[in-house]
Order: sequence, then structure tokens, then C-alpha cells
Amino acid sequence: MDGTTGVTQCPIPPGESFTYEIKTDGQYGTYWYHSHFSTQYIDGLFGPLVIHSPKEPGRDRYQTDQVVMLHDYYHDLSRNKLYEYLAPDAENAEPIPDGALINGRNRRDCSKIDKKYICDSTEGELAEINLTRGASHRLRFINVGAFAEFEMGIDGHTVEVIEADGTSLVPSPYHKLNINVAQRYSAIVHANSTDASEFWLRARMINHCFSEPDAVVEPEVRAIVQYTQKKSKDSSAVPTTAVTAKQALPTTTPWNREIAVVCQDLDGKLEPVDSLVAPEPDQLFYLRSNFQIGNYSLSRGFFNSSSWKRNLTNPALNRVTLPGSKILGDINSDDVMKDIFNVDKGMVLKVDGIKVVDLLIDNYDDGNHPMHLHGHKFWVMAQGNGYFNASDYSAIPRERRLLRDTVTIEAYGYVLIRFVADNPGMWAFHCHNVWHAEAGLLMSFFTRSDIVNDWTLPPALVGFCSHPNATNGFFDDIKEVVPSEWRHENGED
Ligand SMILES: [Cu+2]
Repeated sequence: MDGTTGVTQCPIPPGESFTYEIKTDGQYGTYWYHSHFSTQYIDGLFGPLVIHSPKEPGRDRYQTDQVVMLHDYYHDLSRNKLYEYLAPDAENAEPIPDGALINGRNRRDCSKIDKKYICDSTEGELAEINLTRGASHRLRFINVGAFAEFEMGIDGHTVEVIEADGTSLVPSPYHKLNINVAQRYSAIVHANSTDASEFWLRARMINHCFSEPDAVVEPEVRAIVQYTQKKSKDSSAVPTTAVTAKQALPTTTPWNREIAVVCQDLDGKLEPVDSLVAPEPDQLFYLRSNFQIGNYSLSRGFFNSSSWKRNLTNPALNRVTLPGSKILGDINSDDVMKDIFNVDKGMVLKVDGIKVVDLLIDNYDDGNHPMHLHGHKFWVMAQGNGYFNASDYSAIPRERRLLRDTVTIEAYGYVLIRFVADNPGMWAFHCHNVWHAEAGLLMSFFTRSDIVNDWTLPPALVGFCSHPNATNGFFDDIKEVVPSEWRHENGED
């Protein structure tokens, strides 16, 4: 129950509901849930999902455990921004965020906001993170945003990174962390500074990676890290609360004024606790990722010759499981795959049996991509700028190859990832920059077809595909975004 519209299901229509059941056997760490219907999650439909386990290493190293969600923010609903972004002549100019939030909060200088918006910051509150003085605390950072990578740090404190995307790490100290969209890091903070009792947590969008770097008015958002006195006996998590106007604002200064100007992942100092050595690969897929301006001056994102278009009533998984769908024979035949999938609008790579897959992606775009794989974690085998060459295989030592689910391909760079395709299903692989995914940067892996073949999909879920409101809602306002001739050619009418 992956919830990916156009890939594993039809959207839940307005007024309907659906309960997802998810197995978490053996899993632990920091995750998040969100709508996977167009850009909908960035309007607020997301939340953290934390899996605790006695098997997780290092649980005795901290006394409290809190979530810190970072995201860029747009004052307009995302569908309006999407309309502008996908319009003819827009040339892949991603919408510039109006600001950023920490745990849903920020306080704005209203004089800097377009007068068309109502702005009143007098009751505005910044997020507060309470840390018991003298104790150690786990903060779980999640970038739940649309587009911006963040660089963040806490004045006066180094943090020890202990987790990336659900993978436990040997603690490693950092002054600042880079976190791209959909990535997660846990860090331990020791509340042992004697300089102050309140400190700024600063999270700055790396605006050099925006289409117009100077267009963002306030790239930095702050939260207040507040020391509290030790409570007797009670070692449970202190909830993150909002600051009241009476509380003192920190006067602390940042570690240094140097700022990140390139969007890339945290450097390779990270080391997994369990060095699961990646097995030798069985097959290699190559993806060329770029943006092209095609007919009607529309800019689309491509993996090879494929630019994904969501099919709202006939998702990929339904096509390989439902009797009476377009399947004409043995789904293990490649010819049948071509019959049921139009590569131009939805590339599906089928992996037979349990295989170790290498996936090499070259990025021919001047923007970075936080690439995310559903249903599996992958090893980051190599990443960098320019082209991949064979010697890059050994650039990251075996024991430092990180298992994660979201990796950054920097501008004009490459990444080589490896995964064991053993989880049955139809799994999206896409850029988690919502604008890029909607422009077409999404493809799917069809894995363990021998098992999927026998699946029966939940009837309620299948029913959504023929629901009278199946295609209503979010897209109503934006279906005119491209000229009708184009829509006609692409069967969208
Ligand atoms: Cu992207």
C-alpha cells in the first residue's frame, strides 16, 4: 500500500477514505508520510512517521527524542504555482518559495510581503525546541518541503549525526548539515553550553540553487533552542511548543558566515553502524535525466525518452494485476510490457526474480535532483559532478557506502546507486522536487512479477478508479494549463 497515484493506485476521491496498512517488520528510524497526488503534500498534507525499535543502536545515548520538520513555503496553493510552472514558455523556472517554516512556524516581516496577502505577525510564533540542561537529545530533522535544500545548524553546538533515512550511523560531529527534500537525519545535541540558555537553530534555504537566487526575501528560518531545568525522574520527551511573546529571543551568533552555494549531500564522512557490503550487480539500468522544451514551448522533464504523465484512472499496478485490464498474455513477456505501458508517458523497468540492480543516472540539468526510490533502500555507490567513470566505483570505501532512500544528484552530475530488487510491487523512482516530478521526472520498477501476478488489489482501492469523482478536485483548475491541441495529441481529452 504505497499510495502513489498513477503508479499503485487511483487517488482517494473527495469525500472518500481509505486505510493504509503497512508492514514495518525489522524497520526503524525516521520517515514521513505525505500525499502522493501531484504537488498536494506541500499544501500541508504530510507528517512525521517514526519507528522505534529495541534493535536500534545508540538508544541509550540520548534522553529525549523530538522531530524537527523543515520546509520551504508558498503563500499560494501549489496548484496555482504548478499552473505557472508548467505553462508554455516557462522554461523550467521553478517557483521561488516565499519563505520557510520549522515545524509549521515562522514570523514574517510583513513589510516585505506582497500587499495582495494578509499578513499579521504580531501573534506570530517561532518553533521552540526544549532541551533539558546537561542532558543529550535526539533531534530528527526531516525536509518535508517542495524544492529547497536546507543548510542548518545550532549556534554554539556541534551535532552528532547518528541516522540518515533510517540507517544507523557511527556518530559523526557537524557544525552544519545539508538536508535535501525528503531526506532525514537524526542528530544528537548535548545541552552542555554555559554561554547562554537560548540558542538559534538556523535553517537556510540554499538559494543559489534557485532559478532566481535573489528573488527569495527571507532564505533563513529560525527556531529557538531553549534549555530547561532538569526534572526529577521524568526522562520522557519534552514536547516542542510555541514561544510566547514574553520569552526571550536568543542573542547567539552563527558558527561562521560561510554559506553553502552548491546543492549536494552531506559529505562522505558518514559511516553506517552495520556495514552491509553491497553484493555484485546482476544488471545495470542507465537513465539520462534532462529537461527539454518541446511542442507548444512546454518544458518537460525526461528520463531517457520518457516524460511521466500520471494516469488517474488506470495506474501501472492495476494494469499488471487486474483481470480484464489491458494485459493480453504472460506479464513476464517484455512485449506485453510494451503493450500495457506507453514508454513516452510512463517508463516501467521490469526486474525478473530477485536481482541486484545498478542504476546510473546522468543529470544534464543545471538544477539538482533529490532522487527517491520507493519500496527499497539503495547503496550510494558513487556520486559527483561531471561524468561517471569506472574508477568512481572505488571513490566511496565499501564500509562507507550508505544505504538510504533519497540521494542528491548535483547539477550536471551523476549518481550510481545499487539495490536488491526483492520487494514485490510497482515502485516509483522519482525526483522529490515536486515541480520536477510533475514535469515528468518519474519512472517505475516492476519487481517480483512472479508474486505480483497473483495479487488481488483491495476492492475499495480499485473502486476509486471508476468513482464519479475520480478525476475531480485538485486538477480542476489546472487542466487547461497546456494548449488543447497538445492535450488532444496526448490523449488527455
Ligand atoms: Cu529534480
